[in-house]
Amino acid sequence: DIPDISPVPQNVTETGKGFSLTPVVGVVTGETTDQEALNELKDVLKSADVKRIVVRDVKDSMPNTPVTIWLGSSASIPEVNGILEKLGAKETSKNEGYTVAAGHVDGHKTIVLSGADQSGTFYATQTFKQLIAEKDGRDWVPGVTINDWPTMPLRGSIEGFYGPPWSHEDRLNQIEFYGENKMNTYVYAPKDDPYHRDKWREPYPDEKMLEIRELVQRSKENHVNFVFALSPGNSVCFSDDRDFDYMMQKMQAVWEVGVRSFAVFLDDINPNIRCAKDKEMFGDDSNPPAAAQAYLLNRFNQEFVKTHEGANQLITVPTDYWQAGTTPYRERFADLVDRDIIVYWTGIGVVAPEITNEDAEKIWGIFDHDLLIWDNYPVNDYARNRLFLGPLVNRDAELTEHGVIGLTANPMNEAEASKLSLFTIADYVWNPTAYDPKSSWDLSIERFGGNAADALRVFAENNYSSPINSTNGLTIKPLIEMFWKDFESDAFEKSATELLAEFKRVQTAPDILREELANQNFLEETEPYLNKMELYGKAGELAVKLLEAQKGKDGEDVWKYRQQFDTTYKKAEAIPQLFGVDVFRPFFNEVIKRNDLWFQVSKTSPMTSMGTYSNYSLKNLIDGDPSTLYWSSSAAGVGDYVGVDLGGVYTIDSIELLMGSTDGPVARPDDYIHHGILEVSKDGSNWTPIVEKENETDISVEADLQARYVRYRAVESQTNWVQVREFNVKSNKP
Ligand code: LTM
Repeated sequence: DIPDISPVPQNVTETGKGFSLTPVVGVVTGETTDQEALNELKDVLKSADVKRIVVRDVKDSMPNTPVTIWLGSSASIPEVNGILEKLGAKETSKNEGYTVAAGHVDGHKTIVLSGADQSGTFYATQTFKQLIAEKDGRDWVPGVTINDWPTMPLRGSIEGFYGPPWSHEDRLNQIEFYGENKMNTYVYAPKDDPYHRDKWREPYPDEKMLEIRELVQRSKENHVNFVFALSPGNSVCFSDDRDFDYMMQKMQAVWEVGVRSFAVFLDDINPNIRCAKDKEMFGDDSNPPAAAQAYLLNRFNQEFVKTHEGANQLITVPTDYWQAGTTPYRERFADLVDRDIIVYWTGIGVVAPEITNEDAEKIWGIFDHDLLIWDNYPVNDYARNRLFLGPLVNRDAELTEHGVIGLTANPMNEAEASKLSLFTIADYVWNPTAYDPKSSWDLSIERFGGNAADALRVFAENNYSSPINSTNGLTIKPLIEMFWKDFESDAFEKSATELLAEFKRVQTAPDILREELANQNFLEETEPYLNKMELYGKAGELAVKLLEAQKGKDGEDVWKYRQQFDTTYKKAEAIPQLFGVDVFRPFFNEVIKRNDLWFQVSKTSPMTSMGTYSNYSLKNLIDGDPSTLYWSSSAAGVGDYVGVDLGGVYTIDSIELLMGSTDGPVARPDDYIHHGILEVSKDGSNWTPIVEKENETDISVEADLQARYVRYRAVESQTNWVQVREFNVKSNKP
């Protein structure tokens, strides 16, 4: 009965049935116990209804409490070793690893949250938070031993997209989310922050600097490494001292607000060297751009990173970051750039559909530096009318055995919506071997959605596909397929009912989300998509009802639903954002096609009061071909008519009646209604005259009226039979 833990831990053993938390809980800390872990633990206990938390340093007296939590490793709390032994557990020495053990020690309810380092203890607390579950109305901790550590040393996100950067609030929320999900890296590199790229030389205004300071602080509280990146490549003179000073000043300013990790990015630039000094220094190199870039990177590495104690390894992204094989630039870059600089790689392709061990091995061999993956998923800056809400897929589990030291995902401009896939990415980078995209995504939906998880699932499973995953419409697509398969059979009603229910869920989910999801930012980011979803749900419902009526040959209903469907679908399509790609539109198009056909084939019918001569069939009246004739089998008497039944009431724009024939084998120029009235009707009983004509074979009338029936009726008897080449009624009928 151990609750789901995310990211999935490396080892979990159930050791007993556990115990309930008590209103008073003791916490023992040591000298090096992580302060953030303690703060987090207090929050966890408070939200588990613990009324009093007694915190004691191990050097002071022990808390005399019914539950005791040991927070920290044996390095500062020596008792932890013995307690873990009694619980049948052991500490881990792996970086950021931790042990969580809960059970009875000498009859006493005991919990150990011990990290191999401070991040480890913080993560132990994050795992403990997920272990508490309600049982019989009380907060319960299962008997468990968890031994856990990350597979990838660097895990997180890179705000590296084009378009609207995240807001300050978005970033603060993200950093907390990374802490909760054991991601330790956030790279600040928004392409459209002018001070990051275009105006990289200029200092940040004071208010922006204050924001960066706060982000660094929030990152520390969440054991996240805040990496500050500059992208000078489009305008820098690589060997110029003044430009170098600008860069030093910019980096020094953020160092002073607490930044300890730095990156210099060279992606998406014109790599050609431009200034005279660069030309002089690198012009004769086998690859001038690589040589110039390496010069700047190494200089910054030596003169800034190496002279600032506590600074982490420099990170860069080369200009050739996505190619499949080697390039002269890559070769030279690999040779010249300092060994300890980390090199970003996106996988093969800018948005890599898959990243395999073989790919990594090959690219590692080419760059010959630690590789960090810049995963362009779920970024949507190149498809601003789409959301990518599916899980990370198609990344091999053993990349760390092939030169990869971590993965940071480039997310969507929509920060909150990005969390759905980032949750799965956190799961993958922590423990790729255990990663299961589907179950990870299920948990992501559950956690993010809370009470509205079911509605969120409907939304997300129709925004599931992306360039790395073609699946979409997880529930509705199979229902649509079944619906078409059963369309001509007796099973149709059942399939229609199921599909109708799903369209109803699509239609109502947006309102449930608006009311139940406690995340205003998500609702704002996704508003147009939610609006479209609602309309698609409604259009889908009408479409199914329309086809049901069509099967039941209920022309009035078919037409009613068709009009409502057209209006709703049109409204939906006026929203430029896409929803349910490759699912909804193909369905609607098929419905329209089938319904149009139905109207054409079975519903527009020619009519006459007279008989038909030989094979001069009545249908030649409406076949669109004036060379084919209808021919009556007798002379027209008063009241005889020819006409058209549109099958429903439509707006009629024009009427054209062509009678008699002047050429062909049966040319009879006088076989037409010599004196008649053109009239229309909605019901076939009450007729409204349009025009009365005498001795006219070709009658053409513009109109703007509502009718189902149109006919031309003889008002005098005549000896001639009647030929009609065409009776063409133009209306808004599809
Ligand atoms: O991927 C890299 C290294 N650079 C850019 C990103 O900034 C951008 O967000 C993605 C997706 O459009 N593509 C890039 O090439």
